[in-house]
Amino acid sequence: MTGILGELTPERFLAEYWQKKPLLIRQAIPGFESPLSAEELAGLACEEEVESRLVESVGADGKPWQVTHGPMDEEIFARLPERDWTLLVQAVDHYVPEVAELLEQFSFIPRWRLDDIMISYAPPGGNVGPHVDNYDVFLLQGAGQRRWQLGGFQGEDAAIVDGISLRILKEFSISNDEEWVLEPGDMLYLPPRYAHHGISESSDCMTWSIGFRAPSADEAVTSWADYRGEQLSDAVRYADPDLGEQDSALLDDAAIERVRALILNSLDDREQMSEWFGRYMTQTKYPDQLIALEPSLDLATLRSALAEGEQLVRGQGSRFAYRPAPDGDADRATLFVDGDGIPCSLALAQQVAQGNQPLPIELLDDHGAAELLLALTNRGSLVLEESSEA
Ligand SMILES: [Mn+2]
Repeated sequence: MTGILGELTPERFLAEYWQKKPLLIRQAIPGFESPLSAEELAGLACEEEVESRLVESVGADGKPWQVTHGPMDEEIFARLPERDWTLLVQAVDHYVPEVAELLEQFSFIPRWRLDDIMISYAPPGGNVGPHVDNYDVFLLQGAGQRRWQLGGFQGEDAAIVDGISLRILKEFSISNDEEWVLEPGDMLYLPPRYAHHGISESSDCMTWSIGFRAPSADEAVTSWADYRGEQLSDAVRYADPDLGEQDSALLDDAAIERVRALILNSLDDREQMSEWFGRYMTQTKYPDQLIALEPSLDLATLRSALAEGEQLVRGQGSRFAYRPAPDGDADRATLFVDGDGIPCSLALAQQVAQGNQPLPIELLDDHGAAELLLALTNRGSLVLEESSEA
């Protein structure tokens, strides 16, 4: 059986394509049928908590490239023309379990690198203009046909059309004959900053964008400095016991060296950096949607719910990762959940963080594990639900 990469092994995909060059995979999912209809997608876009956008090539006011942010309503959909618009809905995997199931196919890339599955719907001509993204993306054709044109890697300085709220490339030309019409089940992988332009060619065009996250240097430095800063003593300061006599207004090289050493020595802590990075990369996309149980459960209630056939699953917007403790503590780990880090046994961290199966009820036999699962359930990262087999 071949996986979502067709004939390609994950190993070869990672070595030759990931972050390097585009790849078209015909029938990545043979005979794919979207579990979600265009009407259901439109319904999601009307929900208060769902992030969505509508992009019209020509807006109701006659101006080019009009963007409307959700939540949408029936009036908006009713006024739309028969072509040349696109509805984009973010994080559909958070709301539709059948969509989230697709993510299992991408387990050759760390889950904490994943951002979400955005799904777009467009009638003929619908597109969002030629553009680049800063992230890797797999574009799976969910229904209908979309024509994709690729325009090669773009530098940071690629010119953008002025005066509109979309980032559209001023110049775009198709590179290396990279132009294809994708049918349902076909998939296109694009590395970051590879120019692309996708135009709907049917009245039922739905495209699934499996997008990844990677912090910018700006975001990483800011967040890490913030985290590390809270651990640093006020007493560790700029110091100059080597001060020599000098011009009283001069900021000399020695001063710059001293402050540079202060900053770099304070920041370069590998162990704390891993504690920060796990927290950072498991932050949820929509923190407001992580809702603590009110009132909270106690352990006895959790136990009896599980005994009665309910199961404990990972929350749909929740993010998990783990990291074994550094040398010398072989059976310990940090479990990262939704922006937090919890020390626990390595075996428990792996069981909670890995995969998508319900958590085994036997975990509750261990007191420490039971307390941890209870805490995660009460904060909303784990969810009790009716067993699907019941
Ligand atoms: Mn894109």
